[in-house]
Amino acid sequence: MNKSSNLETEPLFLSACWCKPTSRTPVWIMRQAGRYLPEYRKIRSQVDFLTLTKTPELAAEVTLQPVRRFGIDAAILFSDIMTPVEGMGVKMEFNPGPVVTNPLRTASQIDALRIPDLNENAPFVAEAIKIIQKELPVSVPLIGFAGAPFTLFCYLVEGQGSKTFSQAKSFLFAEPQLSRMILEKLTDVMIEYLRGQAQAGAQALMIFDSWAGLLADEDYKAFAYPSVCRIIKSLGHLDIPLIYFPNQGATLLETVKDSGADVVGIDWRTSLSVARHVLGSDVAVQGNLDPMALFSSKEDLGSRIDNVLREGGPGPGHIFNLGHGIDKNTDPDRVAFLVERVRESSQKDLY
Ligand code: 1CP
Repeated sequence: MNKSSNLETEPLFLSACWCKPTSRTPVWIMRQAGRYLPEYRKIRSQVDFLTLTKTPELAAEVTLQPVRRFGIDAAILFSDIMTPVEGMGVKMEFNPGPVVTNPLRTASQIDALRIPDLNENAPFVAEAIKIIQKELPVSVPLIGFAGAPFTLFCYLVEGQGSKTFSQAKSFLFAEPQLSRMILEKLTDVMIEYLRGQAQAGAQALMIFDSWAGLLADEDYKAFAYPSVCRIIKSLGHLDIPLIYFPNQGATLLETVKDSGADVVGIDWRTSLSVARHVLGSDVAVQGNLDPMALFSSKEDLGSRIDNVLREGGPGPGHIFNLGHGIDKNTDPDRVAFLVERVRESSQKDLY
């Protein structure tokens, strides 16, 4: 852990990641750049999603939109968890989620998966990060990210999004050896991909395990957790915060506690006080307002925000966020209200 940085100049978000005391709770929002913002929709009406992620100037512009509009405490690179998978030789399109042309099912398909580094895989990502860093205020760190190998495995084998991922899970149980080969290759690629983002200027790295909650703890330990630990271990020397988000991971937290992650993202189903109790005081938590709470009245929303702050405190190491990505029908004014409320309430004594 990096404890050496200067408290006065270190951005709030980074201090909170390191569990250091902050003057207020930092806040950012998962999927903060996206279809709920008119300025995003304007750009998207001219280019498709893949073109947007592969054009550094446009990806940078879209990354900066929520920072400008809301004065948020962290930016996250505009890209997708599937971006680095294309470089492994997997063909796909977005409609609106990823659709893989030939889902992985055979040993020869798996053998053919390439392991490129960031420069040959996604040079536009490093380029976008450099442009973003020229424009971002120093108080707003940039988060780079990747999908966790198990979550990427789900999309690659299923071929598209699903509520149960029954194709991917049946493959996992029917073909554990082939599954491990896919997971290992994905782990190798994600380590290089995340390292490359840090080298280009990302100041924190987040691993999205959106489908971790599909697994019982025993299967999570057998298939998903080892790759997360290997990624975290391989990137530890970078000395930047590593955030792990096991979505719907309430039953996995005892295991996740030992992953080495500096910050664990918590979805809205688990209270932050329970999560903190399990994870201990050395691990920061990030979350966890239900994204749908943004549709409630301002009064209700305000008290729900205060509740999340109460559950996340009183100790240091809480980053306010939603418990998952923001809904595309959200009113941006509600987000402005949320950011303001977190700022005000977290400076008051809520206890
Ligand atoms: O039409 C559009 O404009 C595309 C919608 C969209 C957007 C805005 C997709 C397709 N991806 C994104 C951006 C994105 N994806 C970001 C941007 C940074 C931010 O502002 O937060 C990030 C971090 C992601 C990561 C991502 N993609 C995840 C992990 C986070 C999560 O929500 O759990 C997942 C699961 C994906 C897959 C994906 N890509 C897009 C969609 C609609 C989906 C979900 C598909 C599904 O499961 O059905």
